[in-house]
Amino acid sequence: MTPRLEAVQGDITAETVDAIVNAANSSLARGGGVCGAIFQGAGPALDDACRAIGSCETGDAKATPAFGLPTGHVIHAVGPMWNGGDAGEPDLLAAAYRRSLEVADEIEARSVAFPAISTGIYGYPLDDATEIAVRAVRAADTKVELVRFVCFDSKTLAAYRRVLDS
Ligand code: AR6
Repeated sequence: MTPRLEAVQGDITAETVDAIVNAANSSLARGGGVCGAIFQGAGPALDDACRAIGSCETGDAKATPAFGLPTGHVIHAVGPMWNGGDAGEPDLLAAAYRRSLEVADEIEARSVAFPAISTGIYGYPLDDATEIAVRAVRAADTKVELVRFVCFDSKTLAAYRRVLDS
């Protein structure tokens, strides 16, 4: 099944969907950006849960509880750092979305919120990243019914609206 897709502007840490996705690093360490906000909201138990998992390869995803956040789970997905585009970045970014939905199925999450993975600190060009995100989610065969792209700023929301409407 293909999920229903929507884009909203907001802070993903306020989402009450079954699972939110973190734009994580491969050490699953507390970082900046959306990752920092998620660790802040979840509290120190998330540091412990991530330490227990250890690491996550680029293009892969791992789930933890959400602790102090209003969602049920955090799916930590590691997108690629932008390095000019010839280092496999498109495939790795698509894989991060695809793996997140596979993990969502494993934990039986039916509604999932994604941030714009890799488009902040990791520097992935926004329009390309948005097309990859939407294409990867549309191509997924998943039990997830709703995918909400939670955009932190209006520029990101506009990019998603353009791709979703096309
Ligand atoms: N809710 C939704 N989106 C947000 C929020 C929020 N609260 N805060 C920021 N964003 P980034 P990356 C947006 O840099 O590029 C971390 O240190 C942000 O505006 O968070 O994948 C990790 O630990 C942008 O649109 O993630 C890694 O080391 C999007 O989230 C590294 O940064 C992604 O930006 C990952 O970099």
